[in-house]
Amino acid sequence: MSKTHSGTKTQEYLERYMEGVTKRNPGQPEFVQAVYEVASTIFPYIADKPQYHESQILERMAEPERVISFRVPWTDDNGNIRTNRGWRVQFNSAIGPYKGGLRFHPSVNESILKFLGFEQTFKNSLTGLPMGGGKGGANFNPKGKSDNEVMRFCQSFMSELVRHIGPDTDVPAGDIGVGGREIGYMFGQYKRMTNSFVGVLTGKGLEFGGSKMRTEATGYGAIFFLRNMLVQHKDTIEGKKVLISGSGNVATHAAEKCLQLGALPLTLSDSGGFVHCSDGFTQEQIDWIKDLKGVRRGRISEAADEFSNVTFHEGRPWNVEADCAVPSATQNEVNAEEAAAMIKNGVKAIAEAANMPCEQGAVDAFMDAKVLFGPAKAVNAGGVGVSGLEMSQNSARISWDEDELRRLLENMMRDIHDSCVEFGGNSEGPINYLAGSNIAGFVKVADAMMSYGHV
Ligand code: NDP
Ligand code: 2IT
Repeated sequence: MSKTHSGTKTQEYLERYMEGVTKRNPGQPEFVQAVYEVASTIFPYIADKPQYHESQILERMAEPERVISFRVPWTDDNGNIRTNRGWRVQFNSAIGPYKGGLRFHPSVNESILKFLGFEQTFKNSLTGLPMGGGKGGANFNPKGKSDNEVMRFCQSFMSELVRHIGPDTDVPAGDIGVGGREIGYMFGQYKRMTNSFVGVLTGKGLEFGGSKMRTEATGYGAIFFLRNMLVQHKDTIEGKKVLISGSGNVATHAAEKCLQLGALPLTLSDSGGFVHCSDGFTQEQIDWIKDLKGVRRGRISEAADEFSNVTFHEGRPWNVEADCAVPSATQNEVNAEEAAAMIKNGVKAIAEAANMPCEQGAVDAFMDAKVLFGPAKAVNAGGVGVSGLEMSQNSARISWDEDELRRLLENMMRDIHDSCVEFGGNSEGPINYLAGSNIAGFVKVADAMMSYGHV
């Protein structure tokens, strides 16, 4: 290989690399999609940096250090024995202990967890904190299960996970289907089994080592990032109409921060459809929805029965007219057609609060139309960022107050934004946040791996 190469050669190397990744990961479309999104921006960046090619850095980065899968048996309330599959993907520990959430959802499989672990590696690097990348979960469906069933499942899941994690090894947290209730059950089981009280999970209750602002961090951080993108491009978040999908932890806190910054959250959704409030949801309505989804575990359609200015619709919210969109439910929830509809309706900025919510076709459409596009690894990094701060507080056996954590979160989101600008700046047109976040996340992990030799 020559020391530097042209655009055509770069494209050839990218294609050859992706052929290899696709061949080595059969039946894992989400993982291949996530690797492509990173590789398509890293290959041009390293075209004149032969050291990365010579050390096969991208090949090594696309291979998880370890994938653990295990049986999770549990007993339901009728006495039936049930069996699920659990995983922990320990993707990359170059810059710190593996760190990343656990997802409980019937769709969970190895492809989804590998995509999430791969993304997490770059995201965690962007936070500036010493955290490697990991992800785990189970194909368990918490819907319709009693608290006791969820507790028995969590205890069984932790009975195996315990041997693979630790405060300096791997520190899981929540994700879809894993919130405060599940983290409490799992932390309690870890503590019983190891007879140690350590910061092995984040997102814990405030009574037992949790950090203030962790619950709010992902959604709040996403809207800080959206505001920063708009301000960078001489616009403002005030008065903006914002489409939000999902109605879980991330979506409801994103809606709340929109409201606090003077924007109008118009929609929220779940897997059954979306609710629309053309006046923008109020804090009272958001609180009611938090309780509906997080405590009573109901369906989002019930919000339309409760509030006269809220309507329920099947499908996804992307055809509603608005200025900004913050997809906050799950992967691949915005396709190219929906992106085209948003562009036609005048949407100016997208902030991916969920992980990989936009299909590649949608990303391409937004980039071509010069819509401001905030990629997930940057936009939703506030969650794991405050998890990192929870780890620091646990190690030092202290707890910081809410104002301090709010300030740290806001500063972290500003620094991440500025790193994206540094690496994705462009003399013409808007900042390329996609390239900026991938490159900024890549450099630190790659350079750490190079220091270790061929690992
Ligand atoms: P929650 O479990 O709290 O909420 C998930 C929401 O998304 C629910 O409204 C759920 O609807 C909806 N949803 C989930 N899967 C699907 C699906 N296949 N189709 C349609 N709707 C779906 O999860 P979070 O809010 O924590 O996570 C949301 C997203 O944010 C995920 O992509 C996650 O990876 C990402 N994220 C989360 C972080 C965190 O700190 N929690 C940090 C960074 C990213 P229903 O109730 O019908 O299932
Ligand atoms: O996707 C994510 O960043 C998370 N689910 C949060 C991970 C964490 O360790 O807080």
